[in-house]
Amino acid sequence: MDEDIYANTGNVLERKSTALNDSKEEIYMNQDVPETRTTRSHKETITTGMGSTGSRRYRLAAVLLGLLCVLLLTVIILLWFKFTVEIDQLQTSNSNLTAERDQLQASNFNLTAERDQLQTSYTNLTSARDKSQKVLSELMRFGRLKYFKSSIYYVSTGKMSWSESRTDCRERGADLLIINSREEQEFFKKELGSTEAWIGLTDRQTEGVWKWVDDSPLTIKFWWTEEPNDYEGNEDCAITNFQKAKSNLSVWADYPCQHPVVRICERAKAE
Ligand code: 2F8
Repeated sequence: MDEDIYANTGNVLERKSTALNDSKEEIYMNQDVPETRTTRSHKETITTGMGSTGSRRYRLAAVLLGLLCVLLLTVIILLWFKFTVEIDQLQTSNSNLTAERDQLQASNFNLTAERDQLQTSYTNLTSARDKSQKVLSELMRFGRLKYFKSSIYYVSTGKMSWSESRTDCRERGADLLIINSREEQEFFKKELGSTEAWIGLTDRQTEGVWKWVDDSPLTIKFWWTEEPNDYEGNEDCAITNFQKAKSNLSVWADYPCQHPVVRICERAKAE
């Protein structure tokens, strides 16, 4: 009985063992198991031959390499396109800058010409100003300068003959006063007060023909009613502000040219 039991048990075990071995073999049949070899101290697994896993890896690597190449090509194309666009833009801005530069050069040329003109004007003005300052400073040496309608006048304090007076005026870059208008006449009435003064009027050349020092003939006249009378046949030079007239108006009279009288010099408007 017991033997039967053991015998049966053994059969069962044997069958189980056989079934287990069969099942292992099936499993090993369905997998690629690398061949193994055992050494004395340790086990070392050596892969032999090109299995299907290896070739899959190579295929994957090749695909990745291909993708990388495509990616690189795309990047290169994109960069090339970007650079082309940028070059076009640079060329456009370069041509704009060239046009702008040309315009600036033209403006610069015009400005240079304008500057030269201004410099010339400035030089002329400076020269005119210097001349005027020189004349002014000469006239101001003696004080009593007057200014009326673009002319500068000098009224002396000292008295001289008509000829000496004229010489003095000319040495100052002026001449004896020429009266061209009522305003000018009235201006000197106010300025002179009760002082008589030589003006640039004489008939020394031809008796009775009165002329201004610039040889212009007499037009507007301010003679006192009894003048000119060539008193004692010796009066060929004219004064203004004649005091014997006792007039509210400033009037003229003829006087002996040697008579000492103050003078009015006139520097006409600079040309
Ligand atoms: O008014 C007459 C006469 O009076 C003076 O001579 C005395 C005047 N001369 C002088 O004042 C220098 C003359 O010009 C004038 O005509």
